[in-house]
Amino acid sequence: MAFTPKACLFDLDGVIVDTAKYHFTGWKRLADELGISFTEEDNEQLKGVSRVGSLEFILQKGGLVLDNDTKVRLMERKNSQYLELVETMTAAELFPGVVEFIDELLAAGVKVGLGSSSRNAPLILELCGIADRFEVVVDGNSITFSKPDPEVFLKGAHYFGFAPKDCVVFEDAVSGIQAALNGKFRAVGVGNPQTLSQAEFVIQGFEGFNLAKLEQHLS
Ligand code: B16
Ligand code: MG
Repeated sequence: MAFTPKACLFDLDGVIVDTAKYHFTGWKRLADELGISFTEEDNEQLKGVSRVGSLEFILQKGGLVLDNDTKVRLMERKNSQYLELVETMTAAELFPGVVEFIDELLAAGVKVGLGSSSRNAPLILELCGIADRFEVVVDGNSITFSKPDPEVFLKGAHYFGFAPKDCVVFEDAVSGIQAALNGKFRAVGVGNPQTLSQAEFVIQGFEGFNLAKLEQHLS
């Protein structure tokens, strides 16, 4: 039977906009200062992971144990650098085709929400001029548990009053696909099919993608 989603929940970083490179720059600077090596492969594992979870990953990699106040200070410093990098962002940094796809969903009556681990998600949506397209924004400020916990997506589905099985999650992170599956959502990967092999199917991006293709893949 044909599957028609009632709602689509989008991750932000790496799905709608390429902020992953700015997170990487921020964490890399901090790791360098601490004398800890931090590679692009390490960064891959941090996609979808909360700010505190990301810092813990780096400290663990370097075998560093720090007190809480120092950790808070380091996170603030990384975030200030991240904010400096994103402050000049515009709609030009949105991934090709994603806004057209969202607009197609809205025109077809499919609800659209955001499910991001980032506390900066509302700011990024504003900077890119797309905040008004999301009826609900669940972000790092409104969740207790980070991906792969499904909380961020369950809150979105709950807002709409839909069962997870009727909602599709779009994610670029392994932890995000796991969160979607843990919550019993339909899960579409955006990015590398090898990395995101747990997703029901993977698209490279939204160019040339549309609702009919989504329905066809998920039926
Ligand atoms: P912030 P997403 C995640 O956003 C990023 O993928 C991850 O790299 C970042 O550490 C996390 O947000 C927290 O971000 O420091 O801005 O609160 O992919 O879930 O949209
Ligand atoms: Mg992401």
